Amino acid sequence: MRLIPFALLILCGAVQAAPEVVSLDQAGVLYEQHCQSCHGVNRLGGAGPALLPESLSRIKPDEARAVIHNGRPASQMAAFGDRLSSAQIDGLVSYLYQPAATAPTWSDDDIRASHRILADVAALPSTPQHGADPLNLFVVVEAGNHHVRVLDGDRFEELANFPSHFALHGGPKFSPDGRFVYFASRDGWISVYDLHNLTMIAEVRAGLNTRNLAVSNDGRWVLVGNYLPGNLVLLDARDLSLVKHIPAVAADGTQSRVSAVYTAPPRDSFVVALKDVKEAWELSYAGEPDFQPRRIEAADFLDDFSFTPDYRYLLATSRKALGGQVIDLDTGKAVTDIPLPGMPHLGSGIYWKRGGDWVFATPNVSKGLISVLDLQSWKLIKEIPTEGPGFFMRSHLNSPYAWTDVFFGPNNDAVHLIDKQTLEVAHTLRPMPGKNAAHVEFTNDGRYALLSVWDTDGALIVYDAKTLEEVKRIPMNKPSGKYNVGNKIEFAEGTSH
Ligand code: DHE
Repeated sequence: MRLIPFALLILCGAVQAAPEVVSLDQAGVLYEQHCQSCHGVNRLGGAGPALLPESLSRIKPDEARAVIHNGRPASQMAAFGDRLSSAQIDGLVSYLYQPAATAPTWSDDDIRASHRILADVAALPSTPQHGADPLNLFVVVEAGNHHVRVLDGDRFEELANFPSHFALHGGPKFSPDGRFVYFASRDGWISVYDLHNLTMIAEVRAGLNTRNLAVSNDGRWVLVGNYLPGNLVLLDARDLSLVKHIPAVAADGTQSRVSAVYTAPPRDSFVVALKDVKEAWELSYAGEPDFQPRRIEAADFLDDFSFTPDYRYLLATSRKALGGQVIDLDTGKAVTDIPLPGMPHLGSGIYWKRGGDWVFATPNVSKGLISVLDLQSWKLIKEIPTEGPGFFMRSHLNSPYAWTDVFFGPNNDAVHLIDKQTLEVAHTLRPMPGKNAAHVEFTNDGRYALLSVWDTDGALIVYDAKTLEEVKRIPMNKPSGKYNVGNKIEFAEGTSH
């Protein structure tokens, strides 16, 4: 018998066991072979989402690894576990979290080239064609399968169900008459949909990584706030054609990302939070606007803000400072700090009258408590303990309760109803025990509250807002936000703006 030398055995073993290491260059080649056809040259996105570090910031590398290996159910993302080795998948994951070799750009020409008109609005009827109350429709984002459903808010029947761009985020915004709804996806796709005719009108990619959009109160303009590139993109609200882009550059020349943009109806202006410079901007859209920003010095970088009911003040939050500040839009001065200890999910705060005075309340994403502030003195009135940190809060003028979810932790199936006068938790509901309950929106008259069970086998549940009885359950795949047209266009108390 021929003996294999011991050293050779060791060597063979070492060769078999040694982890194959895939360099970033090799991973780049793998990307071109396996991923580019869907995710685009330079990872900018295509049929599949963009895969830039900015786009992946909310996904942990382990999750990205699992998606490449197993694919993503209910999407076109195939499983590559049988085609790529673990080392190759690891290499690809490292590659995706690296900045692109060529810094990504998105020019006016790119925006124009992405613009698609999908229906001729002038040829469509200008009155609702669905027979339901146009001011009591609900637009529901079904995040699990990237779809949007339109529901009749009187009968809770579905009027339409259509695919959206990948990962819509933030509240859709409406034209002042409620006919058109505007969506923004995290990858920068903006779409406009006609709720009278239940048809998509146009879409455009306004950026590579977008925060949110706002619609002017005269219905003429859409302003999009982007992280990548750091700018504002102004679109014609009729068909989303590009008007111009406005670089987010501070007075001292520092480039910034845009945190968020909202419309301030009584001021006829857009108000903008900047993430990397200590400025808030106001851009008037009254008359024939030039969209030159009025720069307001802020006491900190801004992640987001809410308005007071009269739109004079901003309650602005900054994740870096773990707190907030009040900015007076009339004087352009920061007035005071506000205590928000656990960082609100931005855009989540609501206000209501307690006794004769306005109060403002918001959940905190890193602490199980609701902060309630007095809007006259800016003082903290109460921190209401909850079963865990929450994301969203909602009420209605006709409801005695503010509904708030417990989004994180073992009790994320709970929803608290806070008595708006005593500021105590009056009821705790568990709509589907063990499944994450989140995000509520009321019908226009406040009689019913619609709640999401944020699960693959989830549901949209309709409650009688007074008796708290369940009225209807519509199965859905991770329904996230839902938006009542009437509440939105009235900028109603208790809903998001
Ligand atoms: Fe949101 C609204 C920011 C993570 C679902 N979110 C908003 C808004 C901002 C914001 C600024 C208000 C914009 C608007 O409505 O015009 N969100 C952020 C973040 O900074 C954060 C913490 C991290 C991030 O990477 O963006 C974040 N948000 C999330 C999520 O993980 C959620 C739960 C799932 C998702 O879709 O990504 C989520 N955000 C939402 C929803 C709204 C929202 C459903 C609209 C709420 C509304 O009722 O109007």
